[in-house]
Amino acid sequence: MKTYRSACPLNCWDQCSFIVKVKDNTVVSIEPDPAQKITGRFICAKGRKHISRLRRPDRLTFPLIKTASGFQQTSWPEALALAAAKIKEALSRYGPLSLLHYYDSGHGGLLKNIESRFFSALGGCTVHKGSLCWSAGLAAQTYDFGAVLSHALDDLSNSRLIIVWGRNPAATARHQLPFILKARQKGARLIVIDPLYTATAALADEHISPRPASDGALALGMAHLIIKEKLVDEVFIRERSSGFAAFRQMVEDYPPEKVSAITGLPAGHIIRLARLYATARPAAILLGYGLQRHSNGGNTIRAIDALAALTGNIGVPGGGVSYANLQVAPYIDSDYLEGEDLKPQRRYYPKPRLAAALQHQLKEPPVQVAYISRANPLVQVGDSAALKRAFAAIPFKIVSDQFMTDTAAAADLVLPCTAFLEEEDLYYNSMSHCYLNYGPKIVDPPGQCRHEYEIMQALARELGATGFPQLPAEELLAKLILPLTREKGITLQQLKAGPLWLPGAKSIPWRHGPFATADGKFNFYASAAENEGSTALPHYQAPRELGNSRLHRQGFRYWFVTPHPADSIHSAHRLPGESKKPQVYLSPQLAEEHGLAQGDRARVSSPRGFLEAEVSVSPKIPPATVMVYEGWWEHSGAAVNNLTSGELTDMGNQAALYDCLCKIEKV
Ligand SMILES: Nc1nc2c(c(=O)[nH]1)N[C@H]1C(S)=C(S)[C@@H](COP(=O)(O)OP(=O)(O)OC[C@H]3O[C@@H](n4cnc5c(=O)[nH]c(N)nc54)[C@H](O)[C@@H]3O)O[C@H]1N2
Ligand SMILES: Nc1nc2c(c(=O)[nH]1)N[C@H]1C(S)=C(S)[C@@H](COP(=O)(O)OP(=O)(O)OC[C@H]3O[C@@H](n4cnc5c(=O)[nH]c(N)nc54)[C@H](O)[C@@H]3O)O[C@H]1N2
Ligand code: SF4
Ligand SMILES: [Mo]
Repeated sequence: MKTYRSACPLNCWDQCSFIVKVKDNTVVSIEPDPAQKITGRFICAKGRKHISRLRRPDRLTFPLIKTASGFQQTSWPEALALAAAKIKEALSRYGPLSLLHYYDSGHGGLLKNIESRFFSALGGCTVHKGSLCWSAGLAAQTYDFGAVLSHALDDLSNSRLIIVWGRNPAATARHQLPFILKARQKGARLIVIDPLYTATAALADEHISPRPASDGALALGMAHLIIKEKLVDEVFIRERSSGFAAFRQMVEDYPPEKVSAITGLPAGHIIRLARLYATARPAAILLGYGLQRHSNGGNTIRAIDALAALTGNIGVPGGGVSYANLQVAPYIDSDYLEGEDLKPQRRYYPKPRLAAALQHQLKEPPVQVAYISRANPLVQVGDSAALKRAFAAIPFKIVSDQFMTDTAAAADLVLPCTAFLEEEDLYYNSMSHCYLNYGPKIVDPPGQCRHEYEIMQALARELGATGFPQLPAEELLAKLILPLTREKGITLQQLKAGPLWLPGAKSIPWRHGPFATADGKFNFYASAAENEGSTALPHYQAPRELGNSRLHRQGFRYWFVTPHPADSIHSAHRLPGESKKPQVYLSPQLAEEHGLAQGDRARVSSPRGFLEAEVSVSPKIPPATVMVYEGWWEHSGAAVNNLTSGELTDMGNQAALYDCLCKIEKV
């Protein structure tokens, strides 16, 4: 038996560090690595499931070519020759912009991103900007603070009040809970703001359930009262912020009664919450990504940032408005990874709009070859019915994955890639903490799986793309972390010793020195936001679809919400043959109204598409709401993005996936 260290590659807040035991080229156990202070005590079931996942009988182990009679196994030389021929033809007829590169975060390893440089070495490609995930909030916090930084989790022990706002760590970030609960034991009050009564809400002192997409109005209403009652932090406002006068004037327009009508919360509750937040200092806000997946999501985050600034809850122990923590990224050579030195041509489209972009925008030149990696867009992107049609029309599609996902099944060429533990890589993909983990190659991959870096190297050789590195993986990793080595003295050798906290990472951001904005202040009023098509001041706007009366009249009356499930990372743990079945969750009132009982089959539809699944009646769901967890594949009957739209939020090219109305009927 041999013991190694590695880390979870899944797209999760926590990025657990692992101790992996191996015997005879087989992983025997995966345990938490106690050297990592955040995840060292336990890991989740999805982490332990890696063991069986690596060896599932349906793992893709050979390249597959689509033929008239279905997929056929082929050899690597043939697969690569075909891919190279299709790319060459597209390049010579239409140029590099006819190549589409689509990727997401299905694997957190740094090396996997080297695909981007491959396309730059070919001259460029068509690629997305924005995200399905968190980019409205990233844009918002960048306008306000100049960068997106979180407090260290153990700083919560300094808080007197913790507001978990649109985040559900009990399902999505299990390792945050012990810190939150410990602070609560020490006397901090815990409030959860979420339209749904989530597993996190069940642990709180108080659950506040505003109407979906009304949080921006709630925050501005709280700011109105805090200013009116002179509960503001005048020193912070005077010395560390800009634009307060304009903000103060704007929030005059958000008295409690008006905000009550928007949010559905009693005015008295709004007043009490505002007083509590302004006086129980220091107060920490933990923002999630759910509340920014609405058409007004970016401004919602900006309004909440302003609330924290107003009360001086920024740059102090126990305070903050923690959203994401992008502290490691600046020490990675992303320019090399992206191939900026190769001066590639690029054509951008907003990622959530993939379907519409393929149908209407990406025409000159038309997309000839698509390469999809670390993602399952046919399941995870909004308006997926339209996307399936648009995708089918691309002449040649290559998908790299470990399993035959819905997206892989729609490809012309499927390339089986290695999984973590079968390759060396560096992991720094946590959304909240600052650990870096090195993971060595521990076991051989099954069949003929290859690392994407090897695949790209081989293709680059076939295509004569000399800008693509042909170095050993370890040398490439060392090159990619050169800024870390230069500025922090950390080498790959040191990272091999175990999980390492980024030296000098801030545990209380913005405590000293200027903000990273142009004027060095917290920006209540951000000209940058105005320049990019939003407004300089955060504002509340009714959500596009939830506030659409025409849809209401057509019977699309219920909020269709599709949050992240505890037992799967998106679609990754919904492989065929898994016993779990999808459910449509609704309140007892809504069930009764539609003659639906527990176990009935229901059809949920929007103007774009429908799904069908078994009904689960739950008092945890607000009355006019239908909830289905995201991630279900087409074969389950409950692929949620058949219903959602490809619309954008107000900033950051973020998907407004939760801004969706539906109707429901018994099948
Ligand atoms: N088990 C598991 N863990 C995961 C993931 C997974 O798929 N499974 N995914 C990972 C990824 S990629 C991400 S981005 C994170 C997401 O992590 P979270 O942000 O914690 O989770 P979400 O499900 O995106 O949304 C959180 C909550 O937002 C609420 N919400 C929706 N609309 C509103 C609103 O208008 N106002 C308010 N106040 N709340 C609202 C939803 O009801 C939901 O409970 O989780 C990561 N961790
Ligand atoms: N309705 C609705 N839709 C949503 C969301 C929602 O809340 N509601 N959430 C959105 C969010 S936050 C996100 S982040 C996206 C996620 O969207 P995606 O990232 O597209 O979704 P996943 O299901 O995680 O797909 C990841 C794929 O990567 C594969 N994979 C794993 N390791 C590797 C590897 O090493 N190499 C390669 N090539 N492939 C690998 C996995 O097998 C899996 O098929 O979904 C978004 N879609
Ligand atoms: S999925 Fe998240 S919580 Fe589970 S093992 Fe991986 S990083 Fe840890
Ligand atoms: Mo995400």
